[in-house]
Amino acid sequence: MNEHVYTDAKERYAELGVDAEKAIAALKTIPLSLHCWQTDDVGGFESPDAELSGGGIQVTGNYPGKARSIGEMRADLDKVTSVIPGTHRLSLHMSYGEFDGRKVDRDQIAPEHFAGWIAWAKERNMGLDFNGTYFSHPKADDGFTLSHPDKGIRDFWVEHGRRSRQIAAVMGEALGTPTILNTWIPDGAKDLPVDRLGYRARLVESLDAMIADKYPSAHMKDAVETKLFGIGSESFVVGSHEFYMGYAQSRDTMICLDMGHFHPTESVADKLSSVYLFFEELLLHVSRPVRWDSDHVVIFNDDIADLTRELVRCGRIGDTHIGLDFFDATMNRVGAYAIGSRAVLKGLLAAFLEPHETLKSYDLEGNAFARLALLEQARTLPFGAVWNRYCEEMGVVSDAGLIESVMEYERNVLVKRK
Ligand code: RNT
Ligand code: ZN
Repeated sequence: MNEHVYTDAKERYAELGVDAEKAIAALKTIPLSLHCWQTDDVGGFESPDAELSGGGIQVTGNYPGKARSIGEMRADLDKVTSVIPGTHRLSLHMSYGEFDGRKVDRDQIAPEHFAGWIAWAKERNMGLDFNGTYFSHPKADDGFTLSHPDKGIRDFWVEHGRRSRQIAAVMGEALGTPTILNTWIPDGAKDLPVDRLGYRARLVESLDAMIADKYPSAHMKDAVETKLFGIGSESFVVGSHEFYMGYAQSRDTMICLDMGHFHPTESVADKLSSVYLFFEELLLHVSRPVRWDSDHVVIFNDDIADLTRELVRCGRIGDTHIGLDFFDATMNRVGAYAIGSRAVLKGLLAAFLEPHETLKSYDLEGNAFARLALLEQARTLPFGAVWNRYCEEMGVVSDAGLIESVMEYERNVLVKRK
C-alpha cells in the first residue's frame, strides 16, 4: 500500500480528534474466540460418521472440502488464522475431542481426550474455550437434556456438564489463560408444554449440581447461553433469556448473548449497556441471523458495526469474550471463516476510530443534529486505508488478497478431500 494513502487517512481521523495508531494498537490486544465448528458444519469427530442431529441447529449446503478428521480440521484452522490479523483463541466443542475411534460416551469424557488440543494450542500461543455438547446424541433426541423429566437422563447430562467444566479447567490451567466454558442446551418444545415451571425448575437443579465443583477463575469461567426459540423449540425454550439472566446473576456466572437468539427486531448491541451494569463479564456469540437463527456468515454490516461500537463505547471490551458462532456449508468453509472473523475485527477497528468524545459531548448537550451529522460524516471516512494498514502490519493478506489466498488453498487442499 502506498504510504501516503494511510498518512492521508490518519490525518482525516486526526482532524476529528481520533488517533489511528492508537486504534490499531487497541485492536491488536483483542482476541476473538474462533468457533471450531465452522470447519465441518458442526459435525464433530466422536465417531467416523458423526453428523449433526437434533438440537435445532441446522446447516444447509454441501460445498466440497469439509474437514473429515481432526488433522484436516487443524490444517484448516492454521489456514484461517494465517489470514486473520492478530492472535486469537479457539473455541472447541466437546464433540471434537480425540477419541481414537473408541466409543466414549458423553458422561465418560476426560481431560486426556483434549491433551492433543492443549498441545496444539500451546504451540500456537492460543487460548482455548470450551463447550459441552448437548445435541447429536440419542439422549437428546426428544428435545430435552438437563431439564428432562427423566432423572436418569438429567443425571447423564449433569455428569457431561461436570466433566466439561473439569476439562475446561485443565485447559485453562495448562495454557495460563482461563477457558470460558459455555453451556448451551437445546431443551425446548415444538408445541405447547403445560408444566413450563417444572422444566425450568429442573434446569436450575441440574445446573446447580453441574456447577457445584469449584475451580479457580484463573482456570475456567462459566457462561450460560440464552435463547428465544429454535427449530423444534418454537413454543418453548427452557433456557430463555429471563431464565439465564436470573440464573447467572444469582450464581455468579456469565451469560452468553448470541445475536441469533432474540426476536429479529431486538438488538444485542442495545443489551450490552444493561448487562454490563449487572455483570462483570460477558460472552458473545457473534452471528448473522437472517429472519431466524440461521447462523449465516458474519459480514461487516450495521448489526456488527452497532455491536462493536457498543463494546468500545461502554469501555468494557476487556470484560467481554467475543466468540463467533456461524456455519454455512454452501461455500468454501475456510473462506467463510475468514470473512466472518475479519468482519468482526473490522467492526472493532471502526469502533476504535469513532470520534467518541465529540459525539458524547453532543449527546450531553442534547444536540441531536450535530450528533447525527458527525455519525454520518464518520461513515465516509477512509476506514479501508486503516484496515489495510492493520492487515499489512500484522503480515496478513488485505481484502483484495483474500480471494486468491483462499482459492489457492481450495485448489491445493480442499478439492482433494473427496
Ligand atoms: C445454538 C447455539 C450454540 C451452537 C453451538 C454449536 O443455537 O447458538 O451456541 O451454535 O454450540
Ligand atoms: Zn450460540
